[in-house]
Amino acid sequence: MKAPITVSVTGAAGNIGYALLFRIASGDCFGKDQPVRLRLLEITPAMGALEGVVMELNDAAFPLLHSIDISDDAGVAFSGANQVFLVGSKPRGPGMLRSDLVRTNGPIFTGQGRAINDNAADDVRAVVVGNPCNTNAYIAMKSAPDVPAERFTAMTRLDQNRAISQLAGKLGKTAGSIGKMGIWGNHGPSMFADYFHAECDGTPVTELIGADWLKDTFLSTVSKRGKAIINARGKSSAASAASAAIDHMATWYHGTAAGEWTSMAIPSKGWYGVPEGLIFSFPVTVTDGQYSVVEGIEHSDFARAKIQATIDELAGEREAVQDLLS
Ligand code: NAX
Repeated sequence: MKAPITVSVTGAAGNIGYALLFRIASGDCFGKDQPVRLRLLEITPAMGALEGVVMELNDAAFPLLHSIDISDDAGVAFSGANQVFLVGSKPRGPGMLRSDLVRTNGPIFTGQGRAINDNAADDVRAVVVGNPCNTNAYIAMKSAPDVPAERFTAMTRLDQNRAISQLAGKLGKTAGSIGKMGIWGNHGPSMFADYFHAECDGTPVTELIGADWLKDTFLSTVSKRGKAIINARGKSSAASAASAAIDHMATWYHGTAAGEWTSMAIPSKGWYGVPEGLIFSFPVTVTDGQYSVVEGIEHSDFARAKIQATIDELAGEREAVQDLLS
């Protein structure tokens, strides 16, 4: 049996946390031969609820689960962390604009970035799920100067999974038939699901599905999926978001299969004209824990305009939080 790794999860008593923790503890993320120590962070008023979650985790009797520590102190929760899920943040309230959300949640990520910087293990890797996740990841990255910037990522895997599911449904296939479904940019209204390069069992989906459906129905369904779930369930997506977070970290940990792409929001190094430092979703491949942006993708004018729009949205968010970083 391998030595345990330490996995820190914030917002652990929340909806996504509730779906996420059991899958980490069961070995779905880091492997059925990889023991884990969980270190869970919550705000003080939620510590009682978190104790209940811990009781349930213990009652599931997961063989891979070595220990569970809970805290409302980020320094304690990130101590020795190898893998970090930053889920905790305040949800967008009624009438709240996206710009308000950036300002409300930004300060959480300055503090948590610093705490990761000072307490996590040398090989720490983090995914931000809490919205606005790209800009929150940017804030955490900037607040952790001793951690290599590329260790901070944000989750667009749910958008990718939603896109795959729509294409598979349209073609009467299962999700496993769909490949190279890249998400570009922000996990937000401007996100671009690049169907031009997606494939079904190796055939471009553009050869199998009409252009109008892809341009209109597909893009709009994927971008409005979160809202549709809130309307139907009365609550935001939780189990699918947790599943996507598992997918994101599992792919980073285990790698992509030959010929497979995945989407991760990562600090840009200027790829495809995206300004350096923006946490921007690209199609990537992963080998030995290192991701590489897929090179040589040609974009149509339509796709380029979409990518520019999401660059602009992210650049605006970055501008709005500059004062939090001084
Ligand atoms: P919940 O409100 O159910 O849970 C959030 C939890 O975070 C709460 O228990 C709260 O006490 C805790 N929290 C708040 N501030 C904290 C802090 N400073 N430190 C530690 N914990 C803190 O929300 P949930 O449905 O779990 O969603 C969590 C976040 O995921 C939200 O920001 C949400 O917008 C975001 N999402 C991101 C998605 C993505 O694809 N990137 C999709 C799903 C989801 O909307």
